[in-house]
Amino acid sequence: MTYLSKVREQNPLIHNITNIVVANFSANGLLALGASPFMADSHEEVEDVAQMAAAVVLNIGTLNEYAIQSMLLAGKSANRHGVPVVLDPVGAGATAFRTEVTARLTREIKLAALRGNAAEVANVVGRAWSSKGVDAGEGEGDVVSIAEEAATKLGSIAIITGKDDVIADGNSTYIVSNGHPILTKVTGTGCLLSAVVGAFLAVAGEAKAEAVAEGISFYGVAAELAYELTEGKGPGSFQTEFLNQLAVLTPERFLERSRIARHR
Ligand code: ATP
Ligand code: TZP
Ligand code: MG
Ligand code: MG
Repeated sequence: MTYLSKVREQNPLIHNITNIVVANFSANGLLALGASPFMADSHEEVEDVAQMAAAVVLNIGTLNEYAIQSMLLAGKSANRHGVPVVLDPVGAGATAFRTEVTARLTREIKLAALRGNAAEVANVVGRAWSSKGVDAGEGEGDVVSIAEEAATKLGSIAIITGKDDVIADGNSTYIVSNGHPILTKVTGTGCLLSAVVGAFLAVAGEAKAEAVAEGISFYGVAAELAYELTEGKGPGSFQTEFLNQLAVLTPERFLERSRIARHR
């Protein structure tokens, strides 16, 4: 059985503390996939929500002091109760504030997965990579070795997305070659992917990196099909059709187009 089918069968509850740009898109994307989104950031309830969730997804996209405390409370509660935590360090490296908060979150919370663009994950391991705000800029270096270094440093899965996506857990490394460049023209496609990683981790069992690689490949195939169905129309039509494909793409059709290579 695919992990995709497990997500659709189990409908895992995903607790998101995310940014103001992508909250609605992330909730709709999780619903389309077959998961159950719960956006909650009040200090009074985040520990309870994290405890009842199947995964917690923390995203620093529009950060402030209140949200930092929310993330620490939720993340530590998830750690106490064995709930996997995903961190999307949006803009780490772009400002000192984001770099410092990312360092604090990775120090105080045990992550199941970190997902970012090359600049963000490079920043976590102290490697050079330029960024342009929340987007990865031009970088020099080997994304595979950066992901593997991040996985080893954090003791978690590390994911670098871009044209190809690298998924490393310190032992094995996968490279996923699905997706479409138009994903970079819709804000929040990285953030939603981090939430989708949470949904696949929620049903993963022992084979966590494998489940995450499948989830990332599924996301990319949904984008490829959505692009084909809306070619020439632009990102608005693509965004709508992408949500449709997250919901209607069958495991069989997905597997025909899935491109996951075991690198190590
Ligand atoms: P950035 O802000 O740098 O765009 P992000 O956090 O939005 O980063 P992305 O790296 O854009 O995240 O990844 C989101 C999705 O877009 C992933 O599924 C990834 O595979 C896909 N993607 C990004 N760039 C390309 C590309 N050039 N070709 C194909 N797929 C891509
Ligand atoms: N500004 C702050 S967070 C954010 C923007 C535009 C969304 C970033 O989303 P993504 O998924 O990294 O493209
Ligand atoms: Mg993007
Ligand atoms: Mg991002």
